[in-house]
Amino acid sequence: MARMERNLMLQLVAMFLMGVILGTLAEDELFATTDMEMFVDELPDMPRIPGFDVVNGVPVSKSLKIGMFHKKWKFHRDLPPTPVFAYGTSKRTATVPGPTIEALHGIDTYVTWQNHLPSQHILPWDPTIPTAIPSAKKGIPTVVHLHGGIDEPESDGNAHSWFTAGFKERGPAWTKKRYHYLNFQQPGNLWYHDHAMGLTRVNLLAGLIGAYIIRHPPVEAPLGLPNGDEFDRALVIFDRAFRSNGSIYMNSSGNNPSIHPQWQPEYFGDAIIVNGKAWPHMIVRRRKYRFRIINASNARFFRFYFMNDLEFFHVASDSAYHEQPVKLRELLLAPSEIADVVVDFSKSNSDQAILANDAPYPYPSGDPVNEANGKVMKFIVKKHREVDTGRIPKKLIKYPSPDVSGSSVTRYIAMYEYTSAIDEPTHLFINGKSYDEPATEKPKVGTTEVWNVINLTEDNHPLHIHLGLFVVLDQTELVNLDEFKACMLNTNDAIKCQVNKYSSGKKTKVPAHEKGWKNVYKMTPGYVTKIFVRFFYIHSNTSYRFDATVEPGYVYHCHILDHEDNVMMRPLKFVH
Ligand SMILES: *[C@@H]1O[C@H](CO)[C@@H](O)[C@H](O)[C@H]1NC(C)=O
Ligand SMILES: *[C@@H]1O[C@H](CO)[C@@H](O)[C@H](O)[C@H]1NC(C)=O
Ligand SMILES: *[C@@H]1O[C@H](CO)[C@@H](O)[C@H](O)[C@H]1NC(C)=O
Ligand SMILES: *[C@@H]1O[C@H](CO)[C@@H](O)[C@H](O)[C@H]1NC(C)=O
Ligand SMILES: CC(=O)N[C@H]1CO[C@H](CO)[C@@H](O)[C@@H]1O
Ligand SMILES: [Cu+2]
Repeated sequence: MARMERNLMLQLVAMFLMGVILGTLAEDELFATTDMEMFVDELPDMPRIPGFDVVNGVPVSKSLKIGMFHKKWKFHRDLPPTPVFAYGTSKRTATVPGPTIEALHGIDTYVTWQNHLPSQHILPWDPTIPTAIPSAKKGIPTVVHLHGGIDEPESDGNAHSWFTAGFKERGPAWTKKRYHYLNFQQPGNLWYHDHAMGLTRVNLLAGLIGAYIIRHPPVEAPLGLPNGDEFDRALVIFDRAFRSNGSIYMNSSGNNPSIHPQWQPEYFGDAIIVNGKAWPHMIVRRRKYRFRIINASNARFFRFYFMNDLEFFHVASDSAYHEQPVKLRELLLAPSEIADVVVDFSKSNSDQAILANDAPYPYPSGDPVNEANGKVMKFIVKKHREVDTGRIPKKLIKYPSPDVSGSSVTRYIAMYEYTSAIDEPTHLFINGKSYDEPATEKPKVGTTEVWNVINLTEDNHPLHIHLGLFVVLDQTELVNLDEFKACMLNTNDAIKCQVNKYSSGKKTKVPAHEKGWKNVYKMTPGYVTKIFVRFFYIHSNTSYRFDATVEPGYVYHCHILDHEDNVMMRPLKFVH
């Protein structure tokens, strides 16, 4: 009897444990993308916040307070609400992505970014990579970078300028609460996002991103592009994976768990989210629309195309207009790259136009897209034609051409990936150095430079330079790569390793729509990419209207966030 009871007990305990394990598994289960019907949610337009006031008909500067809030967000009709971190002027109005800030050229916008986040993160993070960790071990470090902004170092959102809720704890490079955006630069598309040391990938995954547009009506109105809230729309695109309970899924075991318990080299999700909805639809009129497409994925590249015959007229990339529009059937966008396009739905031969994606992931040699991540959103085109006042002008805006002979310094920037005994990436460095080693790139304000970016890894790394804008001059394949790589790993000195001898392979053409001034560019693996960087405005020949040489300086980095965090980022310090 006693034995039977014990057996029963053991059985019950075993069943209970099984239940716990199964329960955990069930909770950890992913929400199948096939259980989210495509194109059912309408594309949201994020709240628009003017970055200026108008007094007696004259625009004047404005101070904003924008908070970061922990709340739930509905990414799809069929998906339970998802805990997120969202930017907004209040918890109730906070959105993912955050509100679109609409600034005016030459009118200052001040923003006090306020952290209202809880003490624990909603996603797994990894303390073994260089990471902002508050001494109280409580609170979530955040700091906001305006990507594409030409602003003072104190307002650039340095990775070490982080702060926790209520500014209770502040990182070693923290300087002030109220950020100053001058908006004294060429009109274009920017975006703001978190930039805290070692947490950028998880803070963005949690939702801390938003669009920021600088308009310059005297310069842009004559172009006649589609305008107004209805026809000029920002599309913030990223990929995510969800658990069955709606929460964001991020793999919590690293690919080298004994070295980095959580860090993985690249985050991918199968659900494609546009303005906070998975595979939304938008009802459009039979006319032209302007879309400012911001790729806010951690690591996914997109190659967009329309499944019918529609085309893109590419008018600007990153933060600057092209000299003339470029007509494209497909559009490749790296993380954090921005494509500003006009689409003319009057040319649609059907009532529906599906925007699709066929970029392998990781790009360019990874898996092909599947049924889920191969689709982005659907446009439902109204039947009747209408008078269209928007145009696609022949000429846009001409900025200065690169003048290599006038550049004062040539630099070699090498990208390295290091692997463990099991041949999995452990970390990535630029020039063989971690972020905390003293600055080696110290350009003079008001000058131009030539940078030769050498990709010694297997990935395509989108390089992003803060403050400066650049033009891609050419991309040349490296020959006898293994020999050159061995030398570089040994000496980390491109000149000693005779980079000019090895960069003698085939040249890749820079596509027409990527020839303008950029702040991010895809650095093709195995190639030397030569760029011309300008450390003063492109719309005027004046030097910066602020002191770019003060602390904490700037950075340049890979914009695959998982790389940036570990630690494909270097300081960029300016001198007079
Ligand atoms: C969803 O499931 C995960 C994994 O089990 C758990 O950590 C999380 O707290 C759950 N979230 C919600 C909102 O229930
Ligand atoms: C999480 O990552 C680990 C290490 O790369 C991998 O073995 C595992 O399959 C991943 N889990 C899921 C659900 O993808
Ligand atoms: C979006 O940006 C990520 C990270 O910078 C990049 O890996 C990805 O390729 C980009 N996707 C598109 C479509 O540009
Ligand atoms: C800036 O200087 C260059 C070279 O001197 C000149 O060609 C260009 O027109 C100037 N641009 C502006 C906006 O003044
Ligand atoms: C120099 C170098 O190692 N380049 C690599 C860049 O990435 C490609 C993959 O796309 C590799 O094949 C190259 O070896
Ligand atoms: Cu990278």
